[in-house]
Amino acid sequence: MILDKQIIERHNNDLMGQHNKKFQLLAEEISGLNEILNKLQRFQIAIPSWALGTGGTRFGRFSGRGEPATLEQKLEDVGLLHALNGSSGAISLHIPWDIPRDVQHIKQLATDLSLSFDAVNSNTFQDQPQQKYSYKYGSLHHVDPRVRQQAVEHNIEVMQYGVELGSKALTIWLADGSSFPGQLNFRDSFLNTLSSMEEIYKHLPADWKLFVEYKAFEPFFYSTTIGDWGQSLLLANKLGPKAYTLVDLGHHLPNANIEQIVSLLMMEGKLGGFHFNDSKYADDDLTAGCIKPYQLFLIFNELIDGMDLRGIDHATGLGWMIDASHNMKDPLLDLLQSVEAIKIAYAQALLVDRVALRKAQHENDIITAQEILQGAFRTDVRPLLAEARYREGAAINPLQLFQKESLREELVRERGEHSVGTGL
Ligand code: AOS
Ligand code: ZN
Ligand code: ZN
Ligand code: ZN
Repeated sequence: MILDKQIIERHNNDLMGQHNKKFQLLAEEISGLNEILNKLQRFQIAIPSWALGTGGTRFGRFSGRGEPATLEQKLEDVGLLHALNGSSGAISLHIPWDIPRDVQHIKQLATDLSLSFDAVNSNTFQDQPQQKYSYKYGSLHHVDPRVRQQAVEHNIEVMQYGVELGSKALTIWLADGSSFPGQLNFRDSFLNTLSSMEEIYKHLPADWKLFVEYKAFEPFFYSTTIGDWGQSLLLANKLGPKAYTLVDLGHHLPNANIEQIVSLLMMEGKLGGFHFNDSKYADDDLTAGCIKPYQLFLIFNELIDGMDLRGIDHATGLGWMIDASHNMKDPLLDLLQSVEAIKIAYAQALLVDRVALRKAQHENDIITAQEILQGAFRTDVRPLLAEARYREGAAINPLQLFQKESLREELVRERGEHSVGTGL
């Protein structure tokens, strides 16, 4: 389904009066308004192909309706999100779930929908039907060099697909780990992972980045071979300048200070990108900002501080991706909420008076420092986001439009009630 531009125009006309009132009120209080709007308009967050369908838990899966069953339909879903919010202009693919059979056709469709291809993701956490060796005991860290080689070759193949599509990064997330003490030798596992990654790194195109994602636990429960940012940073440093750490917000142990991690990775020039989501307990993969919006704001506060210091462009300097799983909500509505939450945190962080904050820090003025941060966080920036969307030709209120126009029903009519997506 391609959304008719007129539907968006009609929606915007209906909401314009109300929107303008709210926007003007806020605009008066904000200095550098146009610059902020400009930044908001340019800021794009990639949608993962695997988040467009209903996921499930290990206890079951309750299918959604009208889910995308093919790569084309996944692109159309992201195209729809992008038409609505003007901020989802990229898709992150997963091989082998999204192998493009006809590359030219897929590229053309993406161009028609104004989408680009973000990082490609490899998969050595599942066995595929034709595969010779099993990943039951891991992939890049495996004790058997033949398994490692098979996993290396898979990553090389993923990069080849990415090159054809115009991606510029490979994200490696490994399930490799152990569930019982004594099962693995930590040093051997790390060194095997390093040598496998060195092999992959050799094949990385000159203008590509390699993102090394870490995760504290799950699917294994005693150790994960790339379990935290230290292990990821060690690998990235040993691999070379094109390797970076990727931070998935759900991959930390409870109460980890993620904003501090982000700040130091940025200082080292080794922060590659993000998988946004939110969680209460572990890798819950919930809607960004639904549980800890202040944390999301504090992360953006550090990001902007670090990026501005290093002269990194906010929109293009890092890989901005969502990684989410939907079991309860309509995936498209949920993704609209996630993008909105991420951009709210970004906009609020743009409001922080950095000169005043520095001054307060130097004077040990904790009260003022807290007032500055919370003042920005407690500003309702939603009219700014709506204005940025309007200027992009997108919808003032994407969520409302989606529901009012019954867009899911349209998709169900097109695809059928029980189409099967590959949600994680
Ligand atoms: C797994 O927990 C990681 O978050 C991965 O980034 C991601 O969910 C996976 O690669 C999707 O298949
Ligand atoms: Zn992730
Ligand atoms: Zn995850
Ligand atoms: Zn996940």
